[in-house]
Amino acid sequence: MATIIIKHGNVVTEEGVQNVDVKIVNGVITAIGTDLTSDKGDQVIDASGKFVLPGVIDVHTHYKMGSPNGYTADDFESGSKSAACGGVTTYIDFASPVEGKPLLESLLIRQEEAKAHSYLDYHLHMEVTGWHDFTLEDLKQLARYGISSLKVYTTYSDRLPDDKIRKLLKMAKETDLLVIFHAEDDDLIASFREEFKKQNKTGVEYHAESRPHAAEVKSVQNLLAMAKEIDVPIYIVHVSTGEACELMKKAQQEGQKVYGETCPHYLLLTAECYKKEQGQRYMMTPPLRTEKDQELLWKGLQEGIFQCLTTDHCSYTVQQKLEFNSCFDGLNGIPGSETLLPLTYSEGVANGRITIEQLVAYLATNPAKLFGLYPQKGVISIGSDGDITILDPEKEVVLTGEKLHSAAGYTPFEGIKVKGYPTTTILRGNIIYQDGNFVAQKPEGRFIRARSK
Ligand code: DUC
Ligand code: ZN
Repeated sequence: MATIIIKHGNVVTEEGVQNVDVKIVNGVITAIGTDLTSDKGDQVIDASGKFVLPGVIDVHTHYKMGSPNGYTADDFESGSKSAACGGVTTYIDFASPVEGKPLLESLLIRQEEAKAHSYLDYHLHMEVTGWHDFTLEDLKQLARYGISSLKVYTTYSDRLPDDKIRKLLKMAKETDLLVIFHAEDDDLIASFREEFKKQNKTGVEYHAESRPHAAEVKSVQNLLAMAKEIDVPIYIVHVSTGEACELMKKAQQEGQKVYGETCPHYLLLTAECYKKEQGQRYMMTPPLRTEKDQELLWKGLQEGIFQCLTTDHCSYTVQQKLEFNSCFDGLNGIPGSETLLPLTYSEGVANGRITIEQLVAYLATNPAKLFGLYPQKGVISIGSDGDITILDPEKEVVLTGEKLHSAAGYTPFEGIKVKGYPTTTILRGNIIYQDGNFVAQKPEGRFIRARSK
């Protein structure tokens, strides 16, 4: 029996911090308590002075994602390796519909792509696009298979028009699937783009202005209204504006079930980045916003308006990015999984903006609960998978693309000094990252099926 005991660490759950030992036997947590004894052959880790956290779950990644302008730099192997080096143990990526195939078959194709390549456990959101017909039976099949969520774009060629969003929300209610939305109003963006083109404002420096705050706000407003009418929960991905956060808060106060996430880049970077040389490095959608938005997003985390902190990891190399020099055409997306925990611990907890318990809720427990992975994932509890991240709160690191593990080779957070860094990542009782070294031998990540909520 393979046994690992983590001793004397400050173990964090949503409820609080306790100085206890944690024992993992054959990949599962079997004991939590003081002075757990070890037998000969057990692996013992001294976590004195460190935080012992449930493994981080990044519920928004795009590994090995194709687009007309090229493939992401990270595939499942390099993406999950990089994430592991930042304390992530589980991620949720996306499956796209395949023409002529039912949704579940499309999902299985994507699952096959990840299989045998992922170093971490994973789950998939099923995308529902405007060009692919879906039926109630499709959704029932997905739910039976153990899928918990459907992803909808309100912009791009894959977008779902409002009549189909309504249809989907009704079916999602019936099948208990959570619909998650990329919320940017496509018509508004199209009219801004037209105007900007007329004025010859096409450079990277116009990226944020050409996809304005109002596009997110209008879309969130519309989605909240539709969800209210149908009386179904919804989840908004990568919320970038303070106004959208305030709309979510108001809806929650009125009793609506609305959930959502924001990301480190919206909390820590602003649209000024697009004016820098190589502003392409910072291009993602929705774009970076203002300091005022950052303040309101942090407030949203303090008040529990958001449930998750995620990355939207969608990595391209600088070389790939620099092939485009326009705000209308290019490769949107940045690397982020590896820096999720260090940035949110350092800027959130160490800087006194949120508590360590809140951080654990946003990075592990809430993601697991919302997407049906709890209590197998997301918590340090007897019977849960032995997924643990040990974080040294004193360790200072200056983030640099050169030392991170993403195939992007750069980070938009270059030069930021963080205090607090993961030292050990354990997946189902196996150490896969330790003290700066990735030590997993083989990609042994498993697809995790959601339990019905
Ligand atoms: N925006 C997304 O919504 N997904 C991938 C990358 C991006 O910039
Ligand atoms: Zn995304």
